[in-house]
Amino acid sequence: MMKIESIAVRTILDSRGNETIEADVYTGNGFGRCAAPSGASAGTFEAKSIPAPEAVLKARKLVVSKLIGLDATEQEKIDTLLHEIDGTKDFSNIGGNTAVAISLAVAKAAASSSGIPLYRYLNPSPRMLPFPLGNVIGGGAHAKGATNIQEFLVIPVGAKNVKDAIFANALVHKKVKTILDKKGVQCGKGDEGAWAPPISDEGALAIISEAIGDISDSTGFKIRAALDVAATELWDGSKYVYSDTKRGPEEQIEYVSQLIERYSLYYVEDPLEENDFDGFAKLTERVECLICGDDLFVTNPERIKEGIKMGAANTVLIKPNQIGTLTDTYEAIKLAKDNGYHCVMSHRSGETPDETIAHLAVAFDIPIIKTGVIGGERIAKLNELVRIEEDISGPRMASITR
Ligand code: 2PG
Ligand code: MG
Repeated sequence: MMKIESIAVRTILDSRGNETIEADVYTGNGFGRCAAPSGASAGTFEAKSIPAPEAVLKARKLVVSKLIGLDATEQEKIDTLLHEIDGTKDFSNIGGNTAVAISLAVAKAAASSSGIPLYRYLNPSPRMLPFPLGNVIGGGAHAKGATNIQEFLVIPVGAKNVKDAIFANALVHKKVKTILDKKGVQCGKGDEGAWAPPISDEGALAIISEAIGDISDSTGFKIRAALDVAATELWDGSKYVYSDTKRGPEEQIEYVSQLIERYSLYYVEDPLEENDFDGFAKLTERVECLICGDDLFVTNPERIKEGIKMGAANTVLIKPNQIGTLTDTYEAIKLAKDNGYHCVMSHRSGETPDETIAHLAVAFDIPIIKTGVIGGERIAKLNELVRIEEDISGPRMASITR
């Protein structure tokens, strides 16, 4: 038994300069710390975050005393208790942010009590290391006035190890800036460290294509382009509203299909709004590409089941804070995998240097991790993967065929 002896909660700074809740869990000989991330383009059906100061008060008043004395290795029991204390379906009472920080800190305390890293505590023999999927150009809710599509990402599918992969993405990020400079386009960066130029979506794709061509040549392995359309943010109830045009649902499917073909896209996330299971199914049927549901699934087993029934998407984005606990996150992953869906572990646009998702990706044998390319809160995860790769004997990159 690894008894939880004390829990401390506080608010700390996140990467957007906002407050977020951080939890520390102590056992007799172990310690776990986790901070909740937050979304800017959050899905309607996510677990609800409450303001951080309120989250801290609720954690102290309602949660902490109930967890003291429990065994930190009994993750399921603790996560069930978090739901019971909350008493709602979506953590709107204690906050999904409170739940996720405490739930993951408990797992980290249990791992630390055993003297092993989190990934190994959750899975003694992981089978793969994830490919990093990172955005190099972005707009939408993460950088107003830049592109309509939220994220233009790259994934070095030919890389043989994590280190080469993360540096390839960084080189593409640098190359994109060189191309923008040459074109005389000035810009800053969005919430996740991607360049945020005031250019068209197709202009961004052309730049990405040029950059990955160049860096693929110099690294000697293949890098592919990808998108997070974050289409719910464009949807006005009947049309997808772009700065230069509007597209109905069928036109949107047509448009995204053409982009996939023209730019040989490897992965497209949220090509349609969060309620359009039917449209997701049509697009998935039509293209050879990973079609991923983020706002569509919100890491929620009920919504993933609905998607499976309808053939909507073939990939599920996994964000622990969308569902609130480690147990629920694992349930979502298992459900997706058991039904032939791929999973992608993901950061949020508001982050801290918390590295937990790197461990979860490895522990749950997830082939892709979406966590940005540069910036302290992004490299915290990427550099942790480098350390995990070193720690695992005989590392092997994941491979997915689609
Ligand atoms: C997304 C995420 C992360 P946010 O849409 O996938 O890139 O953004 O955290 O703002 O929802
Ligand atoms: Mg998304």
